[in-house]
Amino acid sequence: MFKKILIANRGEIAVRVATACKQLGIPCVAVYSEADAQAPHVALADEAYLIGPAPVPQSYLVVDKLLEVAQQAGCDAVHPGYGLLSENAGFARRCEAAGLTFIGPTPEVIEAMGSKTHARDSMKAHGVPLVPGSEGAAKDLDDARVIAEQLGYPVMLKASAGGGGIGMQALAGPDELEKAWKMATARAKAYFGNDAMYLEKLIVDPRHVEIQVFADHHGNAVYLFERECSLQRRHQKVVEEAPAPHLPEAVRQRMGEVAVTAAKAIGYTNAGTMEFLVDAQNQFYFLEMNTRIQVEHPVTELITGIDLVQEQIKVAAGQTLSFGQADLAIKGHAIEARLYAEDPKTFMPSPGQITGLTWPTGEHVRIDTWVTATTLVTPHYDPMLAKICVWGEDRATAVARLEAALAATTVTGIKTNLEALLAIARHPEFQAGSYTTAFIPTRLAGQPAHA
Ligand code: MV4
Repeated sequence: MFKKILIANRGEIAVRVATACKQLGIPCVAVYSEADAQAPHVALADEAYLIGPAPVPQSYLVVDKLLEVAQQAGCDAVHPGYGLLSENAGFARRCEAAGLTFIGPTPEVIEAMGSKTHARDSMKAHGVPLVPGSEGAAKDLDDARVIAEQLGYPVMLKASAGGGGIGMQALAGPDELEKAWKMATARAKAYFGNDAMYLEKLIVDPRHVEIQVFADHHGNAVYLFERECSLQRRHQKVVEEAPAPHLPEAVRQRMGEVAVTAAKAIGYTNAGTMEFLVDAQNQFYFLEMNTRIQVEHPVTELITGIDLVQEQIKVAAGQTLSFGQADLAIKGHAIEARLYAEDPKTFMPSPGQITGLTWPTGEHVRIDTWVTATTLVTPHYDPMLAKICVWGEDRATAVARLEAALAATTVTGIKTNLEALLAIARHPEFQAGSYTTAFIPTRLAGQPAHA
């Protein structure tokens, strides 16, 4: 097992990783920016090092600084959390070159899945159903025109280096292609330094369902069922749950088996997530693979009883997966609501000084957070304040507990999306579990149309 782990992150996920380290009896090291001196992850870690000023390019993204701290503190492993450097193959390589185990998949796999066209080709080769689309990238605008005609409108134009919806555009017909192509390639170039684009048939009002996979370094791989993530605004997830409401058992099993087969075939190791779109007929289509622990991992932990972060550490240290597929079962239902510091009118981040805070209590409530009653929320970081998670014996119980938990939450001093979360919890379509990705844009009162 590792001697000491560097946590290359901040916020609630740094707290989450530090907690897992403590539970495993492994000392952990925090890094922090000038803005995070009072942050809980700093207090929780066994040691903490200041790495720079508040902006992430000068602190949490400075690889040399992170490796210097790891060396100085005597770490032998690095947990990258999510976001920041977690899907950066170059960082994973630098860690390995410095003699540090990167807690995640190999740099080769991170890189391979980072290219969405490569991931599509690879998944297709291993029998995973894809959204019908281009083979590889479109060469140029004329090539895109031909591909779109072949697929038949409406189509989606996506950035090969993208993911998470950045640079993605839906096209109703050929008239929209040229302008969208110019916009999308410019955005992709600016965001990713790579303007390769591909096309897919548009799946109308899909559900967004993802499969959690886990693989060790000894050829074992399992799936830990799915998470339903259709409640999003501008590709920012708002509420997630597990299992997915109304997903037939046979479809769940097929999605899981397909995901495990592909994970094994690509040499996947550690925790990963395969994102799928699911249409009204329960046909599922691979979208992309995320090579990190995800924000919404708690709902999977709550229905399986598995600690995914502890398992990440154990598997990275070379241990055999502590469970096989036959040991895994769905117990009850879990829902996560993300509390954001945001203006309820504009949905823009709304940082500021928190002056008061009350969390719900109860044995079936889990709060993953990094804020306290005195935290100054700065504009430098993600505006997510907390994940309010609940578990119930069945979905109706979980929904009722979510509503109660949200109603018992108070945050003063800054604006939040708490009322919007309550509106979701109380909405008949949410309560029926019959929603799709169209829910927030079209059904939730006061929510402007998608950007
Ligand atoms: C799609 C799609 C429909 N058709 N692709 C969004 C994030 C990224 N991972 C892929 N996403 C989507 N890709 C095709 N071919 C629908 C989504 C999508 C979505 C789109 C608009 C508004 C909200 C959405 C939520 C989830 C998925």
